[in-house]
Amino acid sequence: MDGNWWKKSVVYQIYPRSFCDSNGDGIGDLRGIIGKLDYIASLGVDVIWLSPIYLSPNEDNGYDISSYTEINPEYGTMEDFDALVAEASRRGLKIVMDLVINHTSTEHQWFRLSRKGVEPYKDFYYWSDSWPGTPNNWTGFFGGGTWCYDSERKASYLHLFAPHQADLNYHNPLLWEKIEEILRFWLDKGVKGFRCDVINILYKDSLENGRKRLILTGSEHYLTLPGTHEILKRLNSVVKEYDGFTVGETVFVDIEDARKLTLPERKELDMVFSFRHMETDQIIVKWFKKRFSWKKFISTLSLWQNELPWNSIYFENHDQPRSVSRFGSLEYRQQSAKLLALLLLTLKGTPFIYQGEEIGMTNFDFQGMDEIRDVESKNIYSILSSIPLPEALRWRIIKASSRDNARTPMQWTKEKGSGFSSSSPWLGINRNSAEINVEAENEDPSSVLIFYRALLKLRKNCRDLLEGDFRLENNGRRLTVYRRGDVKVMLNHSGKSIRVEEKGKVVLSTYLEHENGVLKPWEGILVK
Ligand code: ISL
Ligand code: CA
Repeated sequence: MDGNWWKKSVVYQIYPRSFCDSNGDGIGDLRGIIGKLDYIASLGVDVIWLSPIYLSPNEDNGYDISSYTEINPEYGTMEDFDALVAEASRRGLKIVMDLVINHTSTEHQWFRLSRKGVEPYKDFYYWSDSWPGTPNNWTGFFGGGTWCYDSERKASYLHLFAPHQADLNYHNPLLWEKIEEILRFWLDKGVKGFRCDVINILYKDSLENGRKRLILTGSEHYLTLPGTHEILKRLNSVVKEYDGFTVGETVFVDIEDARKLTLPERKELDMVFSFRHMETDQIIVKWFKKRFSWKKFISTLSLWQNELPWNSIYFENHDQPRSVSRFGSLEYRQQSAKLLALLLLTLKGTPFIYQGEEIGMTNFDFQGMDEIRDVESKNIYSILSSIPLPEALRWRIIKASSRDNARTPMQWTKEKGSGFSSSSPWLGINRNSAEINVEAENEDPSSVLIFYRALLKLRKNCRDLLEGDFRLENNGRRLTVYRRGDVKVMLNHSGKSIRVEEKGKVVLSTYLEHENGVLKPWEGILVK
């Protein structure tokens, strides 16, 4: 047992629905993933995190689970899953699952029995009799209210996300026993840990009204409470029996919360996904126009680098618009995607790469709501439709923020269908797939993909990058400089050349050729 193996690992996130379709129904699947394992191994990553593949009515693409121990037939069978674990392991790759235990689908057997009042499931969810009228004033993550009336039970249930995602009630001790069985089911199959969905909101201390807020009224009754810390200690003890790791998706946590959640001696989570650096562009990019400041981005990252002994690092996932469209420059797409790669893979912590990030995939140029599938975007659009706003603004908000930006199918080849599927895909393929795809990037020495491979290889054998302390030396409008141990990273995140003094040997540049004393537009270098 090497309890800390995940500190030397790099994780690759797969959104199965959009990765590779093996049977031509337009939906990615497990056999599709198996067919791409050589590709994933060729990147030099160590772990695959699979977004949910469990049985689900797919209102929120699998984040609404109706059975935790069955595979969604759209994705394949349990035999396919076992084959995936075995084939991955043959290539030195570990599998980590998505654990969505804040809520289940209302189609889950627990909920079906709960709404009938059948024990022991009766109190597996939060039910309230105060209907008509809402039990409290809480507002949800996808906007709007958080209570839904159920005509069978004649009561309403709490849902912090969509109405078909009912929140589980962790005041019921039996619930944890069931969850533990689920954990062991997958760990016994060889899974090496979990990415834990919205894990810091599990425990609700009361259902009283919340203080009125712009977003998430009621959140003081469930954000990172002692009850959640207790549950996480139990989660930890099970996963550690199997030498696995956990990374918690933790919404609205500050550094103090994150420390409590991840300090090794507290035995809760190994890492959290913080949103702070991802929020540095939010209000402005999402709602009005793009004015993103690298200074704020870097100072936020740097704060977290210094305050936590270890954490995850990520710039993309299935909920976030593409990083090159947000933090990079589409004019210098290739260069800025490589610069982001350099930052991602040279910060202290365990890096997470999201499918397509390694080829510099961009946001999609959605033309209208009929091209959007994301339940969150649909909810927000309907809320925005009830307030007097110019339609153009409404649409700009949706387009810039939609989670579907990250969910368009993986771009494998230049062909129609982008090598993702032989038939019409469940979500549109980005119109730039003829230029941006794995096949083309494999052939191009200056591509984002080739750079990822080179950097991942270099990182693996570099103690400074794996273990070295982080020290920020310059946080300028155009130039960032930091050290990891004896290695220095210099990033020019602007479209203009900058004169610099490297003061050492340049071991890697995002350009094929580095010119001494100059950082070209969006050039990043590693100096030793
Ligand atoms: O995605 C968001 C903003 O665009 C967040 O509000 C997101 O809903 C939040 O981070 C929780 O995300 C996770 O749980 C959701 C699921 O829809 C997301 O895909 C998942 O990553 C509910 O299970
Ligand atoms: Ca398929």
